[in-house]
Amino acid sequence: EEVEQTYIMIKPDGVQRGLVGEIISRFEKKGFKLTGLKLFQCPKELAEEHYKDLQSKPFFPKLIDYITSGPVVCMGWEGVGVVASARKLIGATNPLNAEPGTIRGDFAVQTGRNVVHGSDSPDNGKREIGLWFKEGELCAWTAVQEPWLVE
Ligand code: YYY
Ligand code: MG
Repeated sequence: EEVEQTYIMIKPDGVQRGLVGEIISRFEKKGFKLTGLKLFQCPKELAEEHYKDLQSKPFFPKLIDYITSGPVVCMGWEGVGVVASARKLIGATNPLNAEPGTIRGDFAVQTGRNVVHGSDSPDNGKREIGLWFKEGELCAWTAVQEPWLVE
């Protein structure tokens, strides 16, 4: 298992609904390490760059409106296998298909209001962290619990 980086973002509905602490807790308790964290009002250009692979989809304009509709919480998380594991913690894109126990399964009902984003590959994890954070906003640090999480 490789140490990876992923970009996790609490979308405007998650912030407005008071789910920030709950969502951060799930990644913390799992055993991942926070490397970056900020509340941020996303400009339209950044939202479009982040979701550029979906540019041709009919829902793209609504997706950009949604992501820019209020502050988001931007996070970098690091850990062994964190990219795929975070996607499991988040659950299926359509919250009605997301298993109970996942963030979307527990807290959302519609794809267009699915509360949280997680990178879909290690390469996209690095790309998205680079997109949303400036140098100096990320911290490389050692967590005291590391030897109790990884052999
Ligand atoms: O990675 P994930 O967020 O689970 O789904 P993507 O297929 O990457 O789509 C990104 C984002 O776009 C999704 O979280 C909601 C929105 N979206 C939508 O509004 N309607 C769709 N049919 C598909 C995706
Ligand atoms: Mg995606």
